[in-house]
Amino acid sequence: METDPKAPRQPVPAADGGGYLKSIPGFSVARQGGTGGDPVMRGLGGTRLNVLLDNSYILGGCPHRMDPSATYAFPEAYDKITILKGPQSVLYGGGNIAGTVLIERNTPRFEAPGMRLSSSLLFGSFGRRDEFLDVTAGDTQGFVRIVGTQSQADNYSDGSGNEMHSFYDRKSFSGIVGITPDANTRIELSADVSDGKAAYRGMMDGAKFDRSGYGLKVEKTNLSPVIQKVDFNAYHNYVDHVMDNFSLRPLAGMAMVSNPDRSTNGGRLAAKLTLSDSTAANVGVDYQENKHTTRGGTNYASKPRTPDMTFRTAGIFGDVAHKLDMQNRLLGGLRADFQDVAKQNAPADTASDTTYGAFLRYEHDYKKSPVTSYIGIGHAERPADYWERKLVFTLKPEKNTQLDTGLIYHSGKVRSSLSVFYANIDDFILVTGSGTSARNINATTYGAEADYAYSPGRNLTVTATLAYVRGENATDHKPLAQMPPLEGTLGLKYTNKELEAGLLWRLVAAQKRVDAGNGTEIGTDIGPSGGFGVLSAHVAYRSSKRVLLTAGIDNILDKTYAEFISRNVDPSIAGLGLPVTARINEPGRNYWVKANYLF
Ligand SMILES: [Cu+2]
Repeated sequence: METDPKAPRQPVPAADGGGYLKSIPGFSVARQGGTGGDPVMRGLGGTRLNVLLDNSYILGGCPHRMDPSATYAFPEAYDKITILKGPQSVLYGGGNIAGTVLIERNTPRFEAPGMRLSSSLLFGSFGRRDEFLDVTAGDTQGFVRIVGTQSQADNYSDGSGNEMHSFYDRKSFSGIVGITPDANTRIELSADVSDGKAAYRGMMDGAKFDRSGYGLKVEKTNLSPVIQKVDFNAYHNYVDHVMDNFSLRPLAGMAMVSNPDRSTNGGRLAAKLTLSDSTAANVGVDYQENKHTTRGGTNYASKPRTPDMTFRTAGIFGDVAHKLDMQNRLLGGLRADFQDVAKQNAPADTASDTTYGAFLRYEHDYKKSPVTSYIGIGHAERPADYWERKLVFTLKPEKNTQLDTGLIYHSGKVRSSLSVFYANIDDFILVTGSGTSARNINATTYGAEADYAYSPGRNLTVTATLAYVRGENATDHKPLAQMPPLEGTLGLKYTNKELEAGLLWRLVAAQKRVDAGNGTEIGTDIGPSGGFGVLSAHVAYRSSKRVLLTAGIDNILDKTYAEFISRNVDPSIAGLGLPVTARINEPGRNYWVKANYLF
């Protein structure tokens, strides 16, 4: 599934990748403030969901996951977001228990000297203000692209007027130089820097999120009739994070400050092959290493960094797509990953895991109706990550064998899709003791997502979506923790050449299947949650090809509600004169306006 992060959508356009993914059926986001939400797909997030930013991994620096990978993406600054559900790909790293999210930048080659510009300005309730500028200039030989973003907000209030400790401020700047001497060659060098600070609901706030990254991409196409494409990329990402209890809130009690950092370096070499008229393949190798260090105390800046944990992973992969005939396709792939982990903090320890991934999928286009169906079986294995090994160093890799099946129907008036899955996860890593320990259990999850859009006339579209997942802890005969409740949306959209108006009603059921104190590295179950319905509306006016004005109201009925999957609120928040709710309540009624200018 692909989406365009620059296209208008509701509710209020998100300032980070987690917030953006929330509006896609099957996704939930664990809120921790006004930004930095941790995305979860079908109840599984963290490193179970591989999130790649422009072909690179950026692993957060915070041991409490204040900075999930998706935090580092301002959605509009990218051109395409692709979601690969389930372990149905081997191309983008192993461990994709839940799936893979590719957040990509694509800069088309210039056919003649020219310039492209995309910009936007957003103002909203609670002091929200975003600025975005993306300029590319170039000619047939190459291009230079710069992207700048800024987003800030004050504390928001829930539907009852309770203020949440949630203000933030973030900026990013990216520069890309592309060399395109001919239509078959592309070399890209990129640099990304960003910084931010965010008030969070915990004992500490994110006082600093400094990121710097460099990337190199080399792509050569049509090398021979067999070698359709060879691409190589290498990257370095570095995150320097400070959290404390005094720079974004009044100090109460003892000062706490911690300054972890993480560097993630990696590369990938892959070739796309045309083996025959009906058979295509991808083969490649990839490598990633990440080093986490810590230091703390109010005088942290003058202290040396203490290495904490280091991970090195080498992978090899290959897949084949074979057209059986005009209607039938068979796809399959394999990968293996070799990981070494060194724990440097006392007691020092090491671990080595070899893990595998595989999938086999059959796709069928119906002859007499506009329907495509697929059925696939996938397998992914994921060794314990930094956050889990910090609790218990020696854990077995979890192994998911999943059945994915579905239908895509697309006719003149109706567009709809259905995906259904069943996952059997052996040695699932369950975080226990309210986030203080972890152990392997056996788990199963199953569920479905459906969406339906019907256009009775030229201007009107009615939409409906539904997402459901149910998880079972088979070892303890209990519900699997952190599974989101049933949710759906009903929408109505009117569009003509210049105008678009939409109404969206999101309905979420209560979640009574809980396992309090257990969960994942993102969070543990707090208790049951109630159901809610949230109504939002937007209008968009395209005054010319270049100008788009959008405005919206979210949570029109000013409901006070919280998502089932949420970080819990630390009691120390009471010291700020703010209410200690069990979960972090979502924003109350809020308004926003946005202007886009394209050139
Ligand atoms: Cu932190």
